Amino acid sequence: MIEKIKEIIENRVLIIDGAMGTQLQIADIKNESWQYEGKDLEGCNELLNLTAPNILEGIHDAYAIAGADLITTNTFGSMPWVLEEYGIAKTSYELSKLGAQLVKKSCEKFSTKEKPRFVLGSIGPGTKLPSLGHITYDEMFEGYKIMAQGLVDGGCDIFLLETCQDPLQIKAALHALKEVSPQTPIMVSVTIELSGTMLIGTDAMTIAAIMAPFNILSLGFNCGTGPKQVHKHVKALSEVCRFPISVHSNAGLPQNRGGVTYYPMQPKEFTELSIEFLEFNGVSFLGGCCGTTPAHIEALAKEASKIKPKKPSGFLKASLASLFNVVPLKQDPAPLLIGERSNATGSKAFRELLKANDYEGTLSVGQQQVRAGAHVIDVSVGFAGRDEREDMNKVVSLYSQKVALPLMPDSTQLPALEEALKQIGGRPIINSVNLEDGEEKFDAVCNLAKKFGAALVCLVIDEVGMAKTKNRKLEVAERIYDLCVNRHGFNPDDLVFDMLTFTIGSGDDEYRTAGMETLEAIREFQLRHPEVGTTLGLSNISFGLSINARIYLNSIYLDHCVKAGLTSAIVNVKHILPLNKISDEDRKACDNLIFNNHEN
Ligand code: HCS
Repeated sequence: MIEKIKEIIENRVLIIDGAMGTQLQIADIKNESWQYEGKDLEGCNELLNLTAPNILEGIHDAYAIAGADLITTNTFGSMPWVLEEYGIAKTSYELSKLGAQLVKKSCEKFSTKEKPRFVLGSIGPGTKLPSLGHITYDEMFEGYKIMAQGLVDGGCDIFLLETCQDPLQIKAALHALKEVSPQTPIMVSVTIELSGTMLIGTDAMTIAAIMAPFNILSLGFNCGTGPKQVHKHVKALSEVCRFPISVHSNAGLPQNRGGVTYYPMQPKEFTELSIEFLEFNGVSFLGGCCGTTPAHIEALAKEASKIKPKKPSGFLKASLASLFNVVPLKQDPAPLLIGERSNATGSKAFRELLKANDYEGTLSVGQQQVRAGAHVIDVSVGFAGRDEREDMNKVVSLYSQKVALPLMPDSTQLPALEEALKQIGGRPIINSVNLEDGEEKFDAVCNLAKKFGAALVCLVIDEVGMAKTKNRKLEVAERIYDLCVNRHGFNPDDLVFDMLTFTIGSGDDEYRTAGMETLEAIREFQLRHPEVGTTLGLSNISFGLSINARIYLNSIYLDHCVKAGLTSAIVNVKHILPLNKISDEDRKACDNLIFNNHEN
């Protein structure tokens, strides 16, 4: 199916139909059509698939006659948690299936060889936002699976996730849809409010960064405002989005007329403004949302048929994202600074807050790092005697809502990592994958990262142990690179290799050359694979020294590493000094340690 759709949009715009909800508001629906098991459920539009199929058929047929290629099912709210508001969660599968069957009937009636019609399964968000904790990822995932199964069994050709308000909702839905029907293409359409972002605060560029790793047919906008207001967001999306773009706006900005919502835009103006989107590369699907009618779609289909869509050409460098911001994995100037203080083993203050179950308090540790200039926040909550999964859930959900930077969930435990990923609406980076426990666990972490669209830190540890010399580091890094790229299909840009460093501050003979081994491994690996990133838990280099000595040594070692090609570092951001703040004498002392220029 996906190939067929892609082939069509090479040549012409595909037309999505118009509104359903506002059409039902003006339809002649009998009182008895709102009755179910003795209850009056007026307002539950999806019930009409069962009780008033003729009304739905009429609307679907009218849109098909008007020229729509993709006819949307009346299933916007047929998820169990939405139907539960009417006490009929159990009908989710049935109403979804009936909804798809009704559209299929219209499609069969009006399809021709030149103009096939497709069943577009509408999947809304409901009114609960998982990023705000109104509903869990798991509840959404389970609910969407039931609904998706109904849609597929009823003959759905393409899923349409529409009116999305929260990227975490999109992820829960994508995972459910892929599990139920991996071959059915998925269109994702988000709603941008007048504020310029989705309800949760995500703008066009950020949603493009979050969606980039996923396998979707298209990304776009619907509802919220009108074609005038969405214009600049379509332009912004077109510049960064690698997918075809869909736009189905409302018939103008909704107005309140005597308590009734009114959509003022007539078909002619709606069409003129919608057609302007075709100037932007990638725009390949046009249609209507609330307030549009078959007359809007007829005018739009006629004009759109005269224009060939432009191919998508958007580009975005490999990036991480919070709900609110995009952060490229490679900063210019390097390095990307990853704050290390939200760490139960590395920070006593953070640990004490966790032990006291003061999750709000742990948030302040994250926010201090934002103020200190971090680009990403590492979150590591594992600590003996505590439930890591539970702590990950609590800390990461708060950070995800309230820290404006991307997150790096950090754990050796798969369930804790997975729990973190289920709380993150943005695009995270996992810390980390390694080969210490063999390839089975390695594969499991990679699968998790792929599923949630996360980037990945690759740590140079294998079954033998931590790689200490340059050659061992390179050997393990090459093996991990090969597995990630060739077995798991990672884009090398999304991989960040942690070359590991050991303390040179202890005076221990074994580690005297540790700084140099790591430095040279970074240099060589970045030369061999310029597209990947590298990172380092910088503080290890100075373990055992006084706090001042640590600050100097860390800052100077970081400078050497960056010159060797290091692209990021996991650091206490407050403790990184600019070189001009370090005297020549201190600098020399640090260099002697790093380069092992000992007098003995
Ligand atoms: N397909 C839905 C979208 C609502 S935002 C409808 O009612 O037209």
